[in-house]
Amino acid sequence: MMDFVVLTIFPEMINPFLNHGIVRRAIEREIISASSIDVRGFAEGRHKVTDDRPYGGGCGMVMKPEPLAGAVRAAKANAPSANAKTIYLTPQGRKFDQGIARRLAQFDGLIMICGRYEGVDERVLDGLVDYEISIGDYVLTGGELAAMIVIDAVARLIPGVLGGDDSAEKDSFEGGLLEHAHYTRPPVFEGEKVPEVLLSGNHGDIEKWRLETSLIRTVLKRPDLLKDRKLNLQEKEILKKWCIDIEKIISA
Ligand code: 4FN
Repeated sequence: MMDFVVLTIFPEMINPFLNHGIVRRAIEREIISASSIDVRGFAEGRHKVTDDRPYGGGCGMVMKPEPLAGAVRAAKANAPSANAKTIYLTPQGRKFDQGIARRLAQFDGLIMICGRYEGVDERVLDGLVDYEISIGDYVLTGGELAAMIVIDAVARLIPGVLGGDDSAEKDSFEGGLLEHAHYTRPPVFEGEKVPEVLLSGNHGDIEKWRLETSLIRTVLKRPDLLKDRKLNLQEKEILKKWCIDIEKIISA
């Protein structure tokens, strides 16, 4: 069973996320477990201080090493499995993507460390962290949102977390393409009709149309996604047909 543990000085950011929607349902069904650990609980003294001024001077504060190390060790001691990995969410980490999400979903436990202030004392990270992961290149105020993004993406890949109807394998993106266009009732919205093929009841035509919109969208909006993905014969045929249609327009 997958066990997510988030180490943070702001557990009140994480707990509502764990108590809603698909993550909550998966916890209730005992498919995953998830919890936060308040790093402040491992701080010394009456004031439970978790940060201090940086050696060498400069602005901002640094997370003290002892409370974090205490929290990581407590999380590891509690971990039901030896196959748990410790992840530090940091802009210096490997860029998180669906491939990493799939790999992380194979472990039995993920212990996630969230930084605050200017970052964490370098010495904590050395012995205790297995992987460094970044959710992208922008400045954040803390690692908590990053941890929630990783939990969201990984949890839904664990068998049984999603209902049968919206299983992860069916996702267009699991096939490396963007999703096809979606429509629901009413049949006409502000003068715009639903594409006729979707009302035709012809499931072969519908599947073909969906693959076509999915492919064309990916070419137009995210051609980078096609860089590390091979096209199958049907997909090549669809794109060739588009080429021919465009050539017709050019020569007209
Ligand atoms: N961010 C950059 C360069 C220098 C600093 C930051 C930055 C939160 C503790 C880290 C940020 C982005 C993606 C965690 C950013 C992530 C964080 C993440 C994060 C407070 C120190 C900090 C990338 C723009 C060049 C603040 C960029 N994924 N420092 O954001 O924790 O996981």
